[in-house]
Amino acid sequence: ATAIHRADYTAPAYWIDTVELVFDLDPAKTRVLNKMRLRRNGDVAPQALRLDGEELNLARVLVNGQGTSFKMDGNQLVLENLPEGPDAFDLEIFTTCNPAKNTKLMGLYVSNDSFFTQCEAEGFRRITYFLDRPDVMASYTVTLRADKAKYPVLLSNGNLVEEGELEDGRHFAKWVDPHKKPCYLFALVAGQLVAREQRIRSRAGKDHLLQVFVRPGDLDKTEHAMNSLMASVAWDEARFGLPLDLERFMIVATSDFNMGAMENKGLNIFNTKYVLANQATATDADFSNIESVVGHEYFHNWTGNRVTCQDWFQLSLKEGLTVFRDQEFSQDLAGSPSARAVKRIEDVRVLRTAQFPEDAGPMAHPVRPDSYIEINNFYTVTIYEKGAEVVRMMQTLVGRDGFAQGMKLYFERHDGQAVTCDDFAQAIADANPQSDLARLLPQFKRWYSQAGTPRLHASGQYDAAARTYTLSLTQSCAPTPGQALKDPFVIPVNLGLLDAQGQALPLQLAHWAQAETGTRTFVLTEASETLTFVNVDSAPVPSILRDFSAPVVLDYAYTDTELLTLLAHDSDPFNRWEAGQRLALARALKAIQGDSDLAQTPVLDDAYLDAMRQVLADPTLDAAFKELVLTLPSETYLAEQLDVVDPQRIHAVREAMREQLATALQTQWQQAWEDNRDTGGYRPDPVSSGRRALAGLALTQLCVAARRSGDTVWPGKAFQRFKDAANMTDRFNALSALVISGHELAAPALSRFHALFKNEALVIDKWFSLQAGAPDHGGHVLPAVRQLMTHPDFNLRNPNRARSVIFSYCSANPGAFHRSDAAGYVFWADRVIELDAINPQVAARLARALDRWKKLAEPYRSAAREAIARVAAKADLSNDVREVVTRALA
Ligand code: B3K
Ligand code: ZN
Repeated sequence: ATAIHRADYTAPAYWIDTVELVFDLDPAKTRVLNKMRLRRNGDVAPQALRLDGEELNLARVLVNGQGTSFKMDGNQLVLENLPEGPDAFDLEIFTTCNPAKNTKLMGLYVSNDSFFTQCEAEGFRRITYFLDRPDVMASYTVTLRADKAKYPVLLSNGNLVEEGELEDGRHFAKWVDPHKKPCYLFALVAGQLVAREQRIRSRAGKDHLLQVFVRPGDLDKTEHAMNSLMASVAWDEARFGLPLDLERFMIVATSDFNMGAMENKGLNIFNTKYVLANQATATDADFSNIESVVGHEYFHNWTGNRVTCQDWFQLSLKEGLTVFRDQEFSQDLAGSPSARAVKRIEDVRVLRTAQFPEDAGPMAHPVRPDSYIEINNFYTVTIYEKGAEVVRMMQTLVGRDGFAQGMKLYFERHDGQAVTCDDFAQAIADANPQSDLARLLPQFKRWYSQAGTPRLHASGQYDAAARTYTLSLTQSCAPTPGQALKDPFVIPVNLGLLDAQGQALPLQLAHWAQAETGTRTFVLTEASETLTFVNVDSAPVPSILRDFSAPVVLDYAYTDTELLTLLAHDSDPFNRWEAGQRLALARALKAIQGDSDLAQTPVLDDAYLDAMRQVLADPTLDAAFKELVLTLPSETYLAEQLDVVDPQRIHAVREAMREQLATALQTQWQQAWEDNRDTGGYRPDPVSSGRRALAGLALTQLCVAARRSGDTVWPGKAFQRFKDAANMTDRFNALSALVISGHELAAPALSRFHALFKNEALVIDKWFSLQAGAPDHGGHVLPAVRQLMTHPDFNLRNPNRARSVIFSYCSANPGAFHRSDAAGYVFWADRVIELDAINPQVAARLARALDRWKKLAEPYRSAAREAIARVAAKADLSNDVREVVTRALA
């Protein structure tokens, strides 16, 4: 396989104006008739038409109704003798494919006796020969024919224009999509499905039909998805003036899906995980993920579908922007400033624990990559989450209203087009000509072209006599693969100053006429800059990067006293939380790097424990926020702060911290449990879900403390709670408390849980995942994982199930995965190879579990390299896995 380069982009040699597809659906042999109307692109030199295809059986090709000569060049169908001149011509292609054998879940496949499609990025070529690239936008008419008893529901994009009976018990449905689209947005679904329906009237007075299709029996789990969809429609209209442009908008759930969901025009296809929820089977986290993902896919209807990507290098044009939009949606729905901050903290946590490592590892790539081998490998946290941060910085630089104006201009200019990240940034800047973004646009766009996480180094100096405070800011960015040197970024730094008592100090730069209060955004553009504040009455504590105003690592040598001030008083909730994390981080790093016996030398001191006690007991703080502050930095995050990583030491230190926090704050944990254990009738709103989260953490901590003291009361209470809980959040939290504390009641609770939910696939995923992700006690997790893989409910072909066991162990349980006997890595290599033969996309995700192997201490490092090399030595790897392991070893 060869790399594809962004710089090699050329416009297509042909346009496809219309596509008429007729499907005769059959699991083993589906017939596809594809009739296209094409014309030459006059801007490009005349050349042969090369159509992409993959795993297709070609039966016939007709041009303007006549047989024609063609040849194959690898996977491409090449037509050389096409009519000359600018006139449009018809091209008909008959193929067959085998959906039942499609284990890659790309193109047309069968799941639970129903048909589904997944075309992004390059799956349409597995359905028919086509110009499978996003800049070819066509009008689609789709006819589906299938056995009526087996496939009563036949869906495709757009509007249903005709349906009826055929011979032999078959029937048909004909769909016309009123909007042009790239083929990656094509979809069809056929099967036994039922729908929750909702009619809505938009602000503009138009009527629409919303439908959520699921398997019979799941209808009682669709209310939340429907509510989320209605909220999404209303939000996009209110915040960005973007209405629903379809009479009918459908969501269909399938249990076999490679990722979360797909934004096919008017026919979103979702992983069941992001649709199905009721209080008995889904946790608060599930409810909130459903809201985000339903929103995300819906928002793609404009950002992605109406305006799409010119080529796949521009993927963040739609993904970064749409993640930003779904984050804003969730924040707006959350309501209170505190609930908004909780969402922001959660988003930043994902960025820092997943994207920062990616940006520092072998797969590091810019938000707009310059090359790839397999595009599926570039649906990454960099494209999505860092891309969203880049859009967020634009909003910070032009303001919320300015950003909405920019979006408006973007759609005025580009509706119906396939465009680039440059086009987007230009529109936001042009709509705000006086802004810093407009002034700095070329430099700002380095966020798109340069990989790596910048470090922002800050240091402050207070001059009491002159009443000045100088804050020096310096930025740097480490090399990434193919990019040795980086130019300075545009970094918006949200800043406030506090006095030692935690009161806000006015901000006044020397040349300002008057002082400002609150937060100000300073835009760092040079490698180094100094801000000098005047009329500063006392030594300030700087609150830097409020609300995490840029995706950077902030280095500032905070003292404990300063951090305690910020934790207790900062008006910015994000930095309050961050101060608590920094206090924990400093202690963790000291213990990890030392060689003290953790049983003898406590990691946490009274200052830290007192601060945490105060947070827990503070009546003015929301439970959700307390839960975030009281949660220690993850092992993955701790590892990222170190040059040499000993995963076992990190695990031991974090466990010791957890135990100490559990024991020292026992009284406060009990109070937190008592205050929050009963949240009344279940509602997945931020306040009550925050209370359940805190109660859950408290229960876990009380069970952890009990492990230490040998007390059986709290494990007993946890077991009782597990049995009596009125919702899945409380039930699962109680089960987790027993599993995490390693109590013997965990085993009976787990088997009871399985018996209770054996018919709920998504709950059984949780059951697998909890065990594979459990803290390791004496190396028990790997044998348990091997055992789980022999469980009758395990199925490697189902991505959710494979992820629930294998990924929960390899990617989410570092303390159990990094074993000094290398057995975790051996297991990993075997699974990557095994999965690759079934589903390369899922295998390549798993392959990334060892991205950061070069940082590992011995003996882990050598053992990890050996495992990666063993995978790389396999001759018949997919491009997907090949690209990941090759980059890892480079
Ligand atoms: N656009 C899809 C992702 C497709 C992944 C293809 N490998 C879902 C989303 O981001 O909304
Ligand atoms: Zn998306």
